[in-house]
Amino acid sequence: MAYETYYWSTSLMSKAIESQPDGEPLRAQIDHKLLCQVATDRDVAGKAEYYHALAQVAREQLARRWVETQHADRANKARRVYYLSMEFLIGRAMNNALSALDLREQAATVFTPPGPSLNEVMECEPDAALGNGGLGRLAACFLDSMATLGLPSWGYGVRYEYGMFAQSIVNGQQVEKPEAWVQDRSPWEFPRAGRHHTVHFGGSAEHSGDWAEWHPADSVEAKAFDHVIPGHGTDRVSTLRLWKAAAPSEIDLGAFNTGDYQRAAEFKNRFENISWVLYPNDSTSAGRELRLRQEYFFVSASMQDILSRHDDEYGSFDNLADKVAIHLNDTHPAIGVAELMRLLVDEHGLKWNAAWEQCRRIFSYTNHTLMPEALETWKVTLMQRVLPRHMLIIYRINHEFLDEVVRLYPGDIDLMRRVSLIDDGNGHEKDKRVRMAHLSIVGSHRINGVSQLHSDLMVQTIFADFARLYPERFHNKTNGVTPRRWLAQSNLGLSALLDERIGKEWRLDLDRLEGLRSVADDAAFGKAFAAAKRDNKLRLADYVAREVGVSLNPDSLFDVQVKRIHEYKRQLLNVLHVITRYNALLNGETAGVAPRSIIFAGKAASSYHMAKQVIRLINDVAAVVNNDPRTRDLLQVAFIPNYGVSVAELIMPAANLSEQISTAGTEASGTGNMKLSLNGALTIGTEDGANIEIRDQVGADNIFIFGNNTAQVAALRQTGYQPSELYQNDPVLKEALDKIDGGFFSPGERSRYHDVFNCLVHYGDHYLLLADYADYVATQARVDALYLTPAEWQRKAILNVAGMGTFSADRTIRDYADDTWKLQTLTNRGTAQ
Ligand code: HBZ
Repeated sequence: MAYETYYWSTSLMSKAIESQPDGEPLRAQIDHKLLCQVATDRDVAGKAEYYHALAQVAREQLARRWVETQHADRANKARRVYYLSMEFLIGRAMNNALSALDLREQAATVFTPPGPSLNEVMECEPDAALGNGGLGRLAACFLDSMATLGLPSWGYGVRYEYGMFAQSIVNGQQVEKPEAWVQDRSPWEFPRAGRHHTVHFGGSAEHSGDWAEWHPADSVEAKAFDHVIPGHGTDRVSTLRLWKAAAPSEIDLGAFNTGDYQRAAEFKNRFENISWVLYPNDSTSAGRELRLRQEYFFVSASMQDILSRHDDEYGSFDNLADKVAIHLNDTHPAIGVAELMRLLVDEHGLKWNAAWEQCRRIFSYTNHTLMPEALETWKVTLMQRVLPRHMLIIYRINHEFLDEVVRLYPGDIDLMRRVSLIDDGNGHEKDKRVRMAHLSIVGSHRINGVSQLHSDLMVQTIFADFARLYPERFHNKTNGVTPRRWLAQSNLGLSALLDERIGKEWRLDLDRLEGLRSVADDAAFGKAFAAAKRDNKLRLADYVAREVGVSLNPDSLFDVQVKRIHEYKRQLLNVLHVITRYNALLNGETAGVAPRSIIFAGKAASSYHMAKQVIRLINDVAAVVNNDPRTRDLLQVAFIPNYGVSVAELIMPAANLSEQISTAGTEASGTGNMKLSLNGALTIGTEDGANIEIRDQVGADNIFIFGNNTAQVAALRQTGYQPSELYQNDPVLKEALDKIDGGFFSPGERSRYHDVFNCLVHYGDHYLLLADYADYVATQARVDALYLTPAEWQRKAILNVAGMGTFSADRTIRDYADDTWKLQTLTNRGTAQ
C-alpha cells in the first residue's frame, strides 16, 4: 500500500475511533455493555456479569488497536515475525488489558461497595492455561514484549478446548481434572469467520522430480480464533492466532439423516479431537499419533495463513524471506520446515532449490532442554502413514544435507550417521525415526539456547556435530520475563514504592531498576520495602489458610519452590532439608533458626510416577510437621494446589527465598528464578541455567550458591558416584532418609516411599541429590542467619531487584529482533522507533 493510501486509511480509522463511545466515562461504558451484551443492569448484575461487561469495554478498544496495527504493518510493507508454539500459557487477560489500555485505575474506582471490587470481578476469569510450564509461559511473555516493542508479530498455536489439567490434592495426592477454560465463551477471543484452512492427512504421495502429488485420505478444517495481545505504553498490539479443528463441511449427513447420530458424532469427533486437549507433559514427547496430528495441524494452518497474507500483499513468493521470519519454539512445530517446502514447491510451483534457499533464511529455532528424553523423534512408519508427502520431503532434505556433510568431511560415516535427520534404528526398518531437532537445525539459519550455560552446553553436547558444521548459526538468547505482569500488575505495593523512588519508566525500561542501588542502605526505604513484602505475605497466607487449611506466620521466612515437579528440579532435595530441619528442631537445636514457611507448588505429568510420589511425600511431611506442637512455631510446610499463572501472581510477590536447586547442567534457564528475584526474593540455587547470570547481576554476596557445578557433576558421574556411601557416612542425612523409608511420614502404609528411598540410595541417584545435600543444608543455615538480621536481608533483597533489569523479556526480544529476525520496531503512525 502506498503511503498516501496508508495515511488516508489511518485518518479514516481515527475518525471511526472518535465516533465510538470511548470518551464516555468508564462507568457508563460498562453500563452500556451490561445492557447490550450481557442483557442485565447494575441493580441485579453479579460479579461474572460485571466481568463480561468490563471485558467487552476492553475488547472494543483492543479491536481498534488491532485494526490500526494491521493497517500500519501493511502500509509499511513490514517484515513480520511468526512465533510458532504448541503452548501459550497466557493466564488471565483482564488485568493486563486494563493496564495496557490505561483503564486500571479508573476501573478500580468504578467497582466500589456495595458492589464487587475490581479484584473480585477479575477473579471471575479462568486462566487460559494453554501450556505446561516454562516454554509456554515464555511464549506468552514474548508476545507481550513483541507488542510493547512495536514488532510486527504474530503468535500461532492450538486452541485447545482443554488446556492444562486442574490439580487438586486429595489425601495428599495429585488428582487431575479437565479444565475447559473456554466453556462460557471467552470474551477475549475473536473468532475469524472467514479465516480457515484445510489440513490434509494420510493417503499417498507420488513423486516426479521437484514436485509431488499428494492424495490425502482425510482433511480437517482449521478455524482461526484471535487473541489481541496489547502492547504497553503504545497502541500497538500483537496477535495470537489459535486454530480450532472442525470436521469438514461434508459431515456424514447420510448417517445423521438416517438417525445414526452416534456415527455422525463419531465422524465429527474423529476430526475435532485434534484440538481437544493439551498434551499434559513438559518433558517427554508423547509418541502418540494424535500429538503428531496436532503439531502438523497447527503448523499447516499457520503456514497457509502466512503464505496467503504474503500473497495478498505481494502477489509473489520471490521476496518471502525478505518479509517473513518464522520462529520454532522448540521442535514441536519443526514439521513446518517440510510443510513450507511442500506449499512452495507443490502448491505454488517454486523450484526446489529456490524454495529451500528461502526456507533456510526464514526459519530460526530455540531449544529449551538438554534432556535426551525430550528430544522429539517420530517413527518413520508413523510419519509415512500420517504425512507421506512430508516424509519424501524430509528424505530429500536429508539427502542433500548429507551430500554437503560428505563434501566437508569425506569418509566420516559416523558423523553422517550422527547428524542424519533419520535415526536408522540400527538397520531395523520399524525402528527408524525422524529427528525433529536435526530437521529444525538444518532448516534454520539461527539456533539458540535460553541461557549462556545452556547455549554453551548445547554446542558442546547434544548439537556438537552441528556446531562444527554450522558454527555461525548457534547463539545464546537468555530468557526474560515481562515486568508488566510479573511486577507492575501482581505486586502493587512494591510497584508503588518503585514509582516513588525511581519513577514509573521501569515498566518499559527495566534497567531503571539500577536506580535502587543507591537506596539499598536507606533505612526508610528498607522499611517500606519490607512492609510491602509483608502485605504480600499476608495476602498469600490468607489464600493458603483458605485453600490449604494451613496458617502461615507472616513473619516467618517464606521459602518458595514453585515449578513443574520433575526429578531434575529436585523438589526432593528440598524435602530432605525440611526433614533435616524438623529433626534438628526435635533435638532442641533451635539456636540461630529462623521461623520458616516452606511453600511448594507445581503439577506432575499425569503419567510421571516419581513426580507424583514427590507431591505425596511433601503433603505427608506437611501433615506431620504442621501438626507437631513442638516445632510448629519454627517450621510450617504448605503445598499450594493448582499452580498456574494466577497462583504464581500471588506467590511471587510474597516470597523471601527462591529455591532454584536443579542439578547443575539440567535446567535450561528457568524463568521463575527471574520472577522471584524481581519481586525481592533472594535465591538459593545451584550454578545452573540463568542462576549464573542472576549471580553476575545481583552480586555473589547477594545470592546463595551451593553444590556441584556442571563440570563437577560430570566428573562425579564419570568417576563412579556412590550415593549409598554418602547415606552411610552422614548420620544427619541417614536419619532423614530412614524416616522416609521407614514410613515415619506414612504410618498407615510404611512401604509407601521405598521406591523414593531406593532411587536415591540404591539406584544411582541420577540427579545427585545426596552429593549436594550437605552443602545445601549448610547454606540453608546461612540463609537463617541472614534472615535474623533483617536490615541486612532487606539490603540484599533490594539489590536483587536492582540487578534484574537485564531479565526483562523486552531485552530478550530486542535481541531476537536485531540478531535473529532482523525486524524493525514500529509505531502505529508507521515510523520506526
Ligand atoms: O523452558 C523449559 C525449561 O525447562 C526451562 O529451563 C526454561 O526456562 C523454559 C523456557 O525456556 N522447558 C519446557 O518448558 N519444556 C521443554 O523444554 C520441552 C521440550 C521438548 C518437549 C517437551 C518439553 O518435547
